[in-house]
Amino acid sequence: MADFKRIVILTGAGISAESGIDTFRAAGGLWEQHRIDDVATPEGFARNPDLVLSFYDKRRAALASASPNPAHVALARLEREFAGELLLVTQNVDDLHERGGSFRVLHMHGELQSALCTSCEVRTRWHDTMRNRPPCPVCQARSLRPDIVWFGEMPYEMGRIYSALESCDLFVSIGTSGAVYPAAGFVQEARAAGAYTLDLNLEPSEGSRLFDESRLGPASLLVPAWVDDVLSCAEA
Ligand code: BJW
Repeated sequence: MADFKRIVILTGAGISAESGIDTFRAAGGLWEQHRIDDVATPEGFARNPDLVLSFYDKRRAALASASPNPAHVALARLEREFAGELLLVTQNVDDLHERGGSFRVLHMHGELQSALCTSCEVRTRWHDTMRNRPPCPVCQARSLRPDIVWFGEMPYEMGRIYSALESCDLFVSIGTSGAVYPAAGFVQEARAAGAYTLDLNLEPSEGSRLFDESRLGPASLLVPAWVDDVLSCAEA
């Protein structure tokens, strides 16, 4: 592996699968258990807020019994030891990167442990349930919703992400199907900037053919091995 200076990493549900968090599109995954239109769109929330609040309350509660796996821990090690620039972007709404030791994580699709007030638009750390309509700690309105980016909504921090993609020399995608935009298009942005592109996935993803290199296997094995490669090249 060459000596890279500016790395952008995109993670998806696959990196948390071995921690017991359901992915979306696998057989038995979240989208087989629930209709996307019902639980992951603003229209679904307007139609049936109880259903949506319960869906996210359950997932927030389940997070408490999950633990980071060696892939999360390896990326935290990379953050500590890599001397160049690193941007870790996750589509995941869990906090396993942070619990694995990463400090700088950009959650482009929001976070389960955050509430967004639809009245004052303030985001607040949130560990409790929402179905009981608690008041917003800032404006007291009972207008909290999960701080999750649903279909049709703008993901967070797009300016920072595109700017890092424009200047990166390595783009690595880990455990994502490449089925959801704009994240699915990051590989093309990175390629246009001249970056080397690497896909780490359990199986070939929708976007695999767009990458310079694909490594297949579980994230808990692939990611620590790749981090070892990067750090040993940087030392050499
Ligand atoms: C393992 C493993 C192991 C398993 N080890 N690997 C252009 C073209 C077409 C459509 C659009 C377009 N632009 C926008 C759209 C519309 C839409 C969209 O993409 N629709 C598609 C269905 C086509 N996008 C949007 O609406 C987005 N907003 C938007 O585009 O705003 C306008 C805009 C314009 C221009 C620039 C910027 C913005 C918003 C998307 C919001 C997505 N939200 C969700 C749900 C909310 C979160 C939640 O409830 O948790 O986010 S959808 C869901 O999919 C979730 C995920 O973050 C996201 C991606 O899923 P992910 O992570 O890839 O999971 P899976 O299950 O699909 O794949 C798991 C992978 O892991 C697999 O590949 C496995 O093989 C692998 N794996 N075990 C390694 N052990």
